[in-house]
Amino acid sequence: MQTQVGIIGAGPAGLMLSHLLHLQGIESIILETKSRAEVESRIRAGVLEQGTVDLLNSTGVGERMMNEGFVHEGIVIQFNGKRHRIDFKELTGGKEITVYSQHEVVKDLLQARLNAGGKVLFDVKDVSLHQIETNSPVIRFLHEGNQQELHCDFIAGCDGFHGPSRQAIPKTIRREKQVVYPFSWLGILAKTAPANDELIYASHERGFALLSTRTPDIQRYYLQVDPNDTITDWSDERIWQELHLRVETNDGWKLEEGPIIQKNIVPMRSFVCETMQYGRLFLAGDAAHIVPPTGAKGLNLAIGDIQVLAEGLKQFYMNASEKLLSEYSDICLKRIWKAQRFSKFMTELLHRNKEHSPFEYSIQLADLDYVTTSRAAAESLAENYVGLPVQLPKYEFV
Ligand code: RFL
Ligand code: PHB
Repeated sequence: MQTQVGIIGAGPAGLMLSHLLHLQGIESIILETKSRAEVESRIRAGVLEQGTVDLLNSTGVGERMMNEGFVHEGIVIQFNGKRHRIDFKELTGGKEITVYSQHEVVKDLLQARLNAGGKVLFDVKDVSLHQIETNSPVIRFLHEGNQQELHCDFIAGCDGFHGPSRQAIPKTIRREKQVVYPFSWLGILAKTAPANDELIYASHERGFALLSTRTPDIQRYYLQVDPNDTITDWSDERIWQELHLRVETNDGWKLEEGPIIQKNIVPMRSFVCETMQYGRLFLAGDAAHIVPPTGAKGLNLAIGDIQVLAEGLKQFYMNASEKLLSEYSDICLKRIWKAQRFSKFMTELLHRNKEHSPFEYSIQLADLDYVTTSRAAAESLAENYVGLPVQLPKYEFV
């Protein structure tokens, strides 16, 4: 089997890359370890930055998002039982975010690839990367019981945090930096009406809670839990009890309950792999970096990487230039570190850290007061939340 770009992983990063390459006339094949049904039903992110929305629209895959997604002009930050609105539109000169499920983005991208005759192999096993230091790398894998080889010009490692691509970069070259937080998120999907028309980030002395949404009938709520907790520790009754305590306000606002149709626990981590490229292998998205979800940045960062990589590959094939590809990691990491900074800031602002002293907790409350009363602080939060631009250098070709 042969293609120009071999892509490992059919998450948002891999699918978006394949889609953008196709629009430039560049061939790719995607190898995915899960089934199509699993990929299309994996419940994850919900917040799309304006830049992500614009890219989906300008490349013809935004129609359902525009019909079914919710545009939010701000968020609410709650502490001491009081709500404070951060008005993105006003603070950023008109920018907004869109709430639309990641698995719906994945469905839209996958449909676009399949409609265009794109090749996506699901249920592949034992994926391994070879000859990445050469101009003809190879991916070996097992598909439908047969050992296969995919020969390509480049490999895009879009296989998430646990995939094999990052490990293919020699340990002596890779520098991995991380923070593991002393808490996790318990996420639920509940059949009930939206709690509010904007997301509520609630900081409470019992722990953080987030009220987000999916559809007019299904809501996505999160609770900060102990990192050692398992899902069996959290009965539906306990989840509702804790949500009531953390999100209800002093002025009598009450949260409506509904049947819980899905629940899971995710650990919280900040992680960056430097470098994101080695020979003909390029890492993108969660394969190279993880952010705690408090800043809603993971999916948007993945899409940002892909914009740089797709442009670099276009310049390689159209202009015979390797310049942008050679700078891929440096360009992406500038934006990634700013998103890391913001995600860590939001996480520390909103979560209750039991390891903190009373002094540190008082500083945290002062920070909450500051971002909700100072225009300068609110502007900074808003600018980062709606997303910093993807900056591509301009090259002249002769
Ligand atoms: P993905 O989505 O993990 O996709 C990787 C794909 O690679 C496949 N794979 C392999 N394929 C072949 N061979 C192998 N050996 C393979 N190993 C793995 C996997 O099956 C999968 O299909 O990575 P990608 O594409 O980089 O996308 C990243 C995003 O998924 C992630 O950053 C976001 O979901 C993070 N995130 C959020 N991001 C936002 O921008 N806004 C949010 O509101 C937001 N909320 C969240 C989140 C992540 C969460 N969890 C579950 C960690 C909320 C949560 C709870
Ligand atoms: C979500 O809707 O899943 C969501 C929203 C905002 C976040 C994280 C997750 O910060």
